[in-house]
Amino acid sequence: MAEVRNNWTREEIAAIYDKPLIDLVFEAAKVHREHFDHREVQMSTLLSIKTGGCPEDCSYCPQAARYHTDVKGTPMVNVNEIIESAMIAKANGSSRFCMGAAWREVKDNVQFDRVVDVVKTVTDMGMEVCCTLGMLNEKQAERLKEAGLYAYNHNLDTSPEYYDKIITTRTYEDRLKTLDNVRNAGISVCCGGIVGMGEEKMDRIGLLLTISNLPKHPESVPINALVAVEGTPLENQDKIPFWEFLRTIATARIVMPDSMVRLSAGRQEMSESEQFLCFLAGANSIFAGDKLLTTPNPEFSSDLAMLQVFGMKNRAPFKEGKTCQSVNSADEIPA
Ligand code: SAM
Ligand code: DTB
Ligand code: SF4
Repeated sequence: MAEVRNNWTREEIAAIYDKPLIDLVFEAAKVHREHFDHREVQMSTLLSIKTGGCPEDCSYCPQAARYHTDVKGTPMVNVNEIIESAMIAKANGSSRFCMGAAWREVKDNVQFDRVVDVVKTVTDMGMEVCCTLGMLNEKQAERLKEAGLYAYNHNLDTSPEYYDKIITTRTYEDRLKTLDNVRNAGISVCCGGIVGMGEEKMDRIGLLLTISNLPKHPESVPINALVAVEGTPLENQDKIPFWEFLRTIATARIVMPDSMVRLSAGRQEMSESEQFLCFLAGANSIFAGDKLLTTPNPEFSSDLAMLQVFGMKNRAPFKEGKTCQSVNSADEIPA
């Protein structure tokens, strides 16, 4: 079985990324089958609980107040609506519910108190709860952990070298510090990045190098394809060839064999055949539901139908690690 390593070199990762694609995907598929039940996909549903008006300058993001996009700043969604969305997500087969807020950082205010309460309620519904709220300090991470928070998403987005071409209002170090706080609080870490922001191949490799050499690999690694949104500085960014995206997924699978690799933003623009290749290359998690945070995503029903065609099924919540028992095709997918 592939060893879990935290001492990868750039050359080693580049050599994996550059393999003939047919061999790269085959190797990733082998690693995937050794470490996971390759027929299982974890489905996570996102809800933007505080949309837009964000003070940061992330060039890809439609929620940054300084860009003129169609996303309007709105107040925080009320608690009952959040709970209702979580119930719908669960009924549709999602095991994880992830709440996103367009904040630079968490502040110790009444809005955070509300998030903490909702985390408790949704956890009690039997779902894995995830949040992505921007930067967190140690105390805030501990508070979320006490409330039952299962995972926290905080992405590094790109390589350290390319980072300041994309964001200037917070540093790579700031992001690493938040990841540390999350890890130290005993919360499962979800950390990945975005492919297709005009970066070089070496930046995709550099992102995977940084993530795979964290003291512990994130339990979940979202790989997003840029959704180029009108009004953002990246609105005219050319779409990256799918094959580079596939290489990124396959390389992530090989260098972080025990992590869930999440086929994240960008699925709406991918064919089912392309998504199939991503699953073959080791992706084992998706965002499900017709909206990501502000942009469209495939409907639950079409994803469930797609998984059924592929002979795959959704993963139960709170299931850890290797799960290679024989599975009865799609038997957990609701009709
Ligand atoms: N404000 C918080 C933060 O930045 O940490 C949480 C929400 S933020 C929208 C979460 C992540 O979504 C970003 O780090 C980025 O990786 C991803 N993301 C945002 N806009 C995207 C886009 N247009 N295309 C692909 N991924 C995107
Ligand atoms: C992640 O890596 N991707 C998700 C989630 N974590 C929070 C967000 C994608 C957002 C895509 C653009 C939007 O819908 O606003
Ligand atoms: Fe704000 Fe997060 Fe968007 Fe950056 S990615 S502008 S921090 S909402």
